[in-house]
Amino acid sequence: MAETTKAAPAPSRRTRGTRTPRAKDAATPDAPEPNAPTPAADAETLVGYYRQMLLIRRFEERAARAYTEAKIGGYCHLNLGEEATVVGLMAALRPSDYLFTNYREHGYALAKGIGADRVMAELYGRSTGVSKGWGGSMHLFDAEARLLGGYGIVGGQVPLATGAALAVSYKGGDEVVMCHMGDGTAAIGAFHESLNIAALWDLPVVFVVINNGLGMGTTVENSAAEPELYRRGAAYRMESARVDGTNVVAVRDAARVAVERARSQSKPYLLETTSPRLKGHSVVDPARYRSKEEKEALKAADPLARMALELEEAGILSHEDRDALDAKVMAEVDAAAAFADESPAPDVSTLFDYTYATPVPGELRRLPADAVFGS
Ligand SMILES: Cc1ncc(C[n+]2csc(CCOP(=O)(O)OP(=O)(O)O)c2C)c(N)n1
Ligand SMILES: [Mg+2]
Repeated sequence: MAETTKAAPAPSRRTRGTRTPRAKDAATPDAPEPNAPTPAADAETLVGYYRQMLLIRRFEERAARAYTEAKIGGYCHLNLGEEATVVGLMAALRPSDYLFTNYREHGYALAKGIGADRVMAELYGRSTGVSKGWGGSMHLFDAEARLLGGYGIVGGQVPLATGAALAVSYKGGDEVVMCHMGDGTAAIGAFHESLNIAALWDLPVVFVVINNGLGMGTTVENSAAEPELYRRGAAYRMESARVDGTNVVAVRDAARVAVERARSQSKPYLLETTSPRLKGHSVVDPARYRSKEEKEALKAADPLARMALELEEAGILSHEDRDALDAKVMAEVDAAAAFADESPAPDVSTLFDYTYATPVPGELRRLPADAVFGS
């Protein structure tokens, strides 16, 4: 039998001495003021961000339509209202950085560079989808793009992301792990356990709480004793900040600070973004718990409309340019939907190919339509 030599593990960033010693006075500093003035970015960059935001908006609207046409099954949660947050956060990452998100993740997959066709095909449950059609809307996964899911269990991604950051740290890499979650998720036990261990072990992970003010129909004020969620970092001496999630450049710059701290100092960070959820919790939720006035006020908070106006006023993107861009984006989304429609469903014989659990002796692994007893 060939002898196997186990390579010594690469020195972790801890042993390489790049970490600063744990300072006893490293309590959370004051967060920057929400709604700080928009930092500068050149015109081309801004138009690029706008295009990505528009793609997410049109993709999500198309997904909602496809859901009502019964082309998409299961649950379907949209990023409508979070476009600036999504694009700003992804602009702060390198392609080699890892991303964990929750079930509201179509936009993140698009902004991480995965084609709209493969994302839409996954929503349709087709074999050409990012998860080969077995994941669906809530379980987008693409190891090559370093999108490590898409999780339907509230907070399920948070300990996993912390573990991924431990792996990066152990191997001595310089990748950063970013982990998104909603405001409701900041109340669960695993959130606190993960932040504690990440701070204790100096893990290169950026936790991002996407605060849309609601966990399904429950407001943050009604469910959180400390509704300024970024302040929870203080309990773990973790640097933290809150940023206006409707401002793409402000989000990018706040995320860059967080990512840089994780990358060069191997310190975790807690970033909170605030943005509206423009529609219901999922496609099937009519959001009757919201008043008429509240629904009306949402229009003024729309990050896409806000950016369109800003770009027009700055002379960067005229109304006509915007319409032309919209037409191109719509064509891309139409093509993605057509690709999904024409793609085959996965073969049923592959149903168990990607299951994670170790086979149990004597367990019956039946496929749909197999006989319950006998062969
Ligand atoms: C462990 C667990 N409990 C409950 C649910 C049902 N559930 C799905 S989404 C959700 C609300 C989460 O709210 P938030 O974290 O704010 O994220 P958002 O949907 O607003 O993006 C709940 C309770 C679940 N999926 N998993
Ligand atoms: Mg929420």
